[in-house]
Formats: sequence, structure tokens, C-alpha cells
Amino acid sequence: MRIVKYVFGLSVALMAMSLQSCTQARPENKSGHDLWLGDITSPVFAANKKLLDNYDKTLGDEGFRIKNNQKGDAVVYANTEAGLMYGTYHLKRLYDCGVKVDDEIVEVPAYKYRILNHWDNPNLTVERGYAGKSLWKWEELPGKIRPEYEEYARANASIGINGTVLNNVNADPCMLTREYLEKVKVLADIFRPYNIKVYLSLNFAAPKHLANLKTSDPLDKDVIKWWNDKVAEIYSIIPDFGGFLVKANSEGQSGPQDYGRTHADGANMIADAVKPYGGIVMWRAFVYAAESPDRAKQAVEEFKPLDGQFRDNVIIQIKNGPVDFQPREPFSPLFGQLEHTNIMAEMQITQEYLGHSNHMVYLHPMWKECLDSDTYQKGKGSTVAAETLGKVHGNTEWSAIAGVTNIGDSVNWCGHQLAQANWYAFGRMAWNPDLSSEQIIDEWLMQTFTTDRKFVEPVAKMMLASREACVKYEMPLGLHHCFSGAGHYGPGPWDRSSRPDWEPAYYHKAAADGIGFDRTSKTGSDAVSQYHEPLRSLYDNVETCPDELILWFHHLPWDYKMKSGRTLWNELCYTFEDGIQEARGFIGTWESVEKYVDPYRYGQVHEKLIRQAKDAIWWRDALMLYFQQYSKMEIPSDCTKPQHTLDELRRFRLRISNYETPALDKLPDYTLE
Ligand code: GCW
Repeated sequence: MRIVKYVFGLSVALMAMSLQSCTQARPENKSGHDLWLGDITSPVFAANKKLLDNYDKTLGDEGFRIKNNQKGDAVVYANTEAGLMYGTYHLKRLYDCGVKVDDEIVEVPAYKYRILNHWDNPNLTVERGYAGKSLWKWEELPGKIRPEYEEYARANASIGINGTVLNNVNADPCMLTREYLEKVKVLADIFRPYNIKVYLSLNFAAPKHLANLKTSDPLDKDVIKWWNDKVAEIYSIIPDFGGFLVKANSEGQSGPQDYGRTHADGANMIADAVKPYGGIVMWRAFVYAAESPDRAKQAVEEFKPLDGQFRDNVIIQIKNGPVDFQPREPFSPLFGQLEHTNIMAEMQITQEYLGHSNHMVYLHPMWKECLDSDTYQKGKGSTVAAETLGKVHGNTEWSAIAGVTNIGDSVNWCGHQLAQANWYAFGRMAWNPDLSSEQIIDEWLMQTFTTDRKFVEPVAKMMLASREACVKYEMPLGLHHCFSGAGHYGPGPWDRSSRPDWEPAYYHKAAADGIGFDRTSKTGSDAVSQYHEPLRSLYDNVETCPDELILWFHHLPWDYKMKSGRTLWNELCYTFEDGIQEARGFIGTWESVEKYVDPYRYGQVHEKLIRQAKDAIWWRDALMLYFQQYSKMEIPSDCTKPQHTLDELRRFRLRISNYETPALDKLPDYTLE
């Protein structure tokens, strides 16, 4: 049995119910469109909604205007039903947050394509999924329809998401079979009234797998025909199908390079097939080869030479950082390297490297840091946001942003009671990348818990500090990818793997002479040169490189003197210590607001915050005791004492797959006394 589920607060769930009742009784208006009325029982939704008689260009197809009428009631105006829906949700949000409509409000979404990526498999596992199993019960579809499908659509609509990729980028070819397309159709039909389009990840070798063709070469005429026919079939079943997401020639996935072709050849073949139907192809830039000396450089090396060769309905989907969703990365330099190619950012909402659903980490500050970063491609102001919005090269009609979801079938949707904030924040950011982290978390807390400032202020402060705390206890000073290979949960700086670039030592490079990845121009991999000036020099010079990325770009001796005057070794120890203390502090903050939260949610969060603080010490113990073998230096006596020896930690085995988060009682023993 499922207990009460909160989607961005019970209030939105209630809103969702009202939406359903009103969509069932939509009268026709004279323009021939359906008129979306909203909930007639709630005072705020007694407000009028009005489709505009003449198309208002400033609002476009999804924007809205809210104005008070003479009686002082708010009225939502839009060109489309989607606009009315977004406007009504906005009004609801204002109402829930106690904001009165005085002046006219005009809202238009920034990104055209605001898309969730599910890494869900047909067998119901979710790659890097920490909230139970997949929401999509493929074996029950198309016959049985779960209420969650529509709840999901409403929650997304309330934050402006307008597309969803249903399956994992490590794509099972079966998703393109008629059998599965009939299942996908059911979801597409449920999502359509909420202005959400369905997309699929495709397996590039599908022609071989599904039709026994001898090849999947994108220039082969039978292969091209197969894709054209397949796409025609898809659109005959789902007329507004959005298009495809593709992971090709990456981590064992097939791709055009298997046949001596380029990413452009592959992407264009699919793009040509979907073009007549208005579909798009999101082609991922997450590619790297095991033998490369610096994985961080590879996306630029592969995609820059292809600039200008992609069809206009191809969008290159770039992870925020050049390596892989680490708690802090510099922005991917590819955002500033293409001129004639559409690009979009891929953020990770699921916390693969940020403590899964055991840790409370509010991610908006991390994404905003990326979007606000200046690439300097066309001088100052060429931010990642401006690049991906198409403002730098004038290709705004292809602006897009993707978030790898943290949604599963767990009762609270995201595994941690506070992790819905990240789903919410992603949607709000895709709608308006200028919104501050403060505003978004405030909104979410007020709608989800209470508007009482005695609750909202301390909890917002805690959540706003959480990402930086996680950086401090998992990757101080830019030290990246020290994760255990077991599910990327917890530390494993000593771990070995089948590929060098899957081993932490490839990244930390700890040795007697120091630590860090030398990416400088003179002695290192020269990854700095993929950044435009003034960043190139800023990162290249150890004196000017910001502390938080110093070990990302430099290999430094253990006794290197930091800007603080401390040795590098001590700076690492004290940064960890700050992370540990901050994580401990979160427990106290949460305890101080106990009376504002129901016992069920209070208890769940409390238990996890305790584990988070313990994990922070575990991270410090593992990394610093391991590095101590090389540095031969002592952990300062005013830092938290290690609770395990290096040997004990090395012997500890976490047995989890890539589809789950560890149970709290399966983690190493730690005490917070
Ligand atoms: O971060 C890595 C993950 C893989 C993932 C891959 C990708 C879906 O460890 O699980 O595969 O990135 O983004 O393709």
C-alpha cells in the first residue's frame, strides 16, 4: 500500500487533482481551443483564465500574463492552453508562498526544450537510481495504468518541464519494438494534456539487433531506410513524439565510429529521419577513450572538428563538467568551442557522486555555477547559459536543457525527503535560469512544509550550504573522482579497475612528490588551453588558479604553501574538517525545527543527516590516511580523530550495484561523539 505522497508539497498534489477535474469539464471557447479553467473550488482558481484572441508574440506558445481585473481578481492570459496551465500553476505558487499579485506578471520560459532524462531500463532497474525501481511498469503497460503516471506529469507541468526521455541512454534496443512503442504511446497520451512530449534513447545498433541487418553503418542505404521506416512507425503511433537522445561510442555503446563514420554522420542520419515530423536529436558529447592521457579534453577534441557539420535539428548534449558530474567541476570547455552547432547542458539531478539519496545536497547552486560561468567565447558575457540559450550564436530556436532525474517508484519519489527540491529546482531553472538558489529553495520549502519563517529560514540556510559542504568532504580543493567503484558511493582512492580512466589514481595522482592532475600548458595535459582567455591563464597559473579547483589543474607538493599560509596537506585536512563540521551542524539545524515537521518526514531526514555526517568522516579518514602513505605528514591534532585505520577501510566492501543506494546499516561504523 502506498502512503500519502507529496509532490512539491501536498498543495501541488491537490492542485493536480483540481487540474484533473477541470480538464474533464473544459468548455469550448469561440476560438475553437479548449479553455482551461482551473479549480473552481479554490478562491485563487476562481480567477479567470483567458485565451487571447490575437496571438501575443511576447508570450509565445508557452508564456503567460497575469493581471488583476477591476474587481481585483487575478486573470491569467495566454495564447495557448499550455500557457494558461503554466500561468495557473504560477499563480498557485504565488498563492502558496503568500505573494499577492499587484503588478502585471509576464513569464516566458527561457529554454524551449526543458527535458528530463530517465536512465530507466526495461527490467525496471534505474541506472544511478536511488529512489526504488523505475516509475514505468513496462510489464503492466499498455493495459494497466498507474495513477503515478499522471501525478508525475502534473508535478512536471507545475514546474514547466515539457519533455521526458523515458529510457536509459545505455539503451536496450527493445524500446523501439512495436510492443514497447504501444506502451510508450500510453504514457505519451497521459502526458500530452500537460504539454509534455515523450522522447526515447536509442541504441545505435538497433538495425542489427532488431532487423538482422548486417550493419548499422549510418551511410548504408538499408540502414537509412530502416531508420526512416522506424521513425515513420513511431510517428504513426505517437504523432507528437519529441525525438531521440543518443549515447554513441561511449562506455561500450555502439556508434557511427564502429563503421569508420563520424558523430555527425550518425546524428544526421537520425536527424534527417525525424526532421519531417519536427523531431530533434540530442546527441551526447560524453565520450572518452581508455587510452587517453586526459579524459577531460576529449569532448572538445572529438566535437570541435565537426563544428558546422550537424543538421539544425541536432543538439549536442554536454555534461556540465568535462569529466563526470563530480560535486565540483569547472564548466565543460566544449560550451565555448562550437560556433555553428546547437548545444545544450546536461545536469545530473540524481546524486550519483553526491551521496545518493542518503545525503541532503541541494544542487541548484552547482548548476547555477555552471550556467553563470563565462566561456568568453565572444568576449565577456558568453556564459554557459547564454551559449545554451542560443544567444551567443543566434540559434535561440534550439535552446534546450536536460536533467538526469532522481525519480523512482519510492513513496517520496526521490528517495530522500529533501531531494524533491532538486527535481523542483531543475524545472524552475529551465524555466528561468536567472532565479536564485535562495528563491527556489524558499518556494519549495514553503510549498512542501510550511510558510512559517522559523522553519523556512534555518532549513533554507542549511540546504543552501549543503552542496559546498559535500564538496569539502568529498573533493576538497578540486581533488576529483576518488570514489569507490562500488556504486560511486563512498571513498575508494585505492580502487583498481579494468580501465585506467576508471581508477581514482588516474585523477588524484597522489605520490611522494604531491597530489593533483597537472593540466597546465607547460608540464601538464594542457587542458587549460581549451578555455578562452582570461580563463586559460587564470587556471594555468598556480598563483591565480582558484583554490577550489587547484588540484583539478595542478599537481602540487604536499608542503606547497597555499594562499591561507597553510601547507597543502593541512589545507586538505582543514577543508575536510569544515565539511565534517558543517554536516554535523545540519543535524542540529534539523532538530531545531522538529516541531514544524510531521514525525514521519522528520525522522527520515534526521536519520539520513546522521549518516551523512558519519560519511563525511569516513571520506576524510579514507582519503587522508591513504594519502598519508605518500605525504608522511600528520593530521592536525585539532581535527576530528580518524575512527578507522587505512587497513580497515580498505578491507571494507560495499556490495551494491549501479542501481541502488546502500542501506544505512551496511555502511562502516562511525560515531559522532
Ligand atoms: O556517470 C557515468 C555513469 C554511468 C552513465 C554514464 C553516462 C548512463 O557512471 O552510469 O551511464 O556516466 O552518462 O552515460
